[in-house]
Amino acid sequence: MDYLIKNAGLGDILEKVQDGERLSFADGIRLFESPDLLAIGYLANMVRERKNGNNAYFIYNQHINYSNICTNLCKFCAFGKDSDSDLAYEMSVEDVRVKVRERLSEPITEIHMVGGIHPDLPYSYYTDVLKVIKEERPDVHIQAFTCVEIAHLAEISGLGSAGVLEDLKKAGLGSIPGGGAEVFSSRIRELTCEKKLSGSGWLEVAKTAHELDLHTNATMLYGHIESLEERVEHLDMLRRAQDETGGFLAFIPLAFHPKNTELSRLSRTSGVDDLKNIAVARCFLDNFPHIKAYWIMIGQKLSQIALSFGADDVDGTVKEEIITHMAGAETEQAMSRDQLLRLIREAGRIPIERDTLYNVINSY
Ligand code: V47
Repeated sequence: MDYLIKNAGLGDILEKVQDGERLSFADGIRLFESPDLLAIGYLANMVRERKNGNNAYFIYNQHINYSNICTNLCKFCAFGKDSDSDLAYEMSVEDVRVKVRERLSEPITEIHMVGGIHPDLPYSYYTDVLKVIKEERPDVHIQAFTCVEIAHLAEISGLGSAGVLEDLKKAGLGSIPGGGAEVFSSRIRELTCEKKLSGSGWLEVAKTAHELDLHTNATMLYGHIESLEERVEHLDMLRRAQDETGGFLAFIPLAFHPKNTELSRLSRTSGVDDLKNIAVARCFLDNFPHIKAYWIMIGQKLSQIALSFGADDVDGTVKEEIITHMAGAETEQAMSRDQLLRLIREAGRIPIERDTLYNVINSY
């Protein structure tokens, strides 16, 4: 295999990966540009194995999207709606309680909750929903509100993001999901999501969370109008932030789904590009412990293959996804634990059910 990698012109990158040496910006570009998928996958698999052995993680989680009303209305998003749209919805605090109650018989360990940037919900709504979830499920870990939502709460409360995060933590927040990062480049943000928090704003909120002992995840929405340079720049900014704080748990590349969005003229991502994003991220983000193949976006079959291309995590049961399905995802909206076990075992990995912070709940 080493010979094949040298033949692909990636011998110097192989040496760096073998020596645990950090890849440069130019290396990242070369990996994305290389047509030799197996060579890139081999490199990423070496890094994955070194970091996570033969383990592949999953979680028993539930998604709740409290509202799709959003003032940002990003061009790549099919979920966000104007408040006067027929498709707009908003859950009351009691509606969220009902959503949690519906699944009390299931062994859910994490509730993942995000929503749009709502123009009218009061600050107290956000602390109240956390409290209600904890009332119903005291032991659950709540991973909620992207850095973009936190920045919005900082604005409406006047408390600053540190003040907001302290409040939310007291109300039951356990960690922050990785959404809203999109592509940090200001060119991409101007063209696709001009009203959204800037890339540096997103990173500042994430670093503030880390300082307060709140872990966060990070994502990158790829496969629309971004260049390869902008992808590597995004990864580089994340790697620098992680050097500073060490607070990121996982990186999740998100495959763009065009249906029902303002970018619906674009095609869906290819399997090759999906695997490349996972593999290049695994090679480049040497300080991120985990790379997640989010099966909702790339499908169950490709997630299984991704476990040999750098990913060590497939997210989880999800129960149930709305954001990507509004944009045309054809995957199921949830998976059972048995399905996840089969997916991972067939890929030759050891299924590890984890909690949000990657503590082992069960090794199968
Ligand atoms: O923030 C929006 C993206 C994100 C589309 O932290 C789209 O573990 C594809 O962040 N096609 C929400 N993606 C999902 C997310 C996430 C998912 C799973 C796990 C974690 C984690 C985070 O989805 C949004 C946005 O970046 N998104 N529209 C679309 N059309």
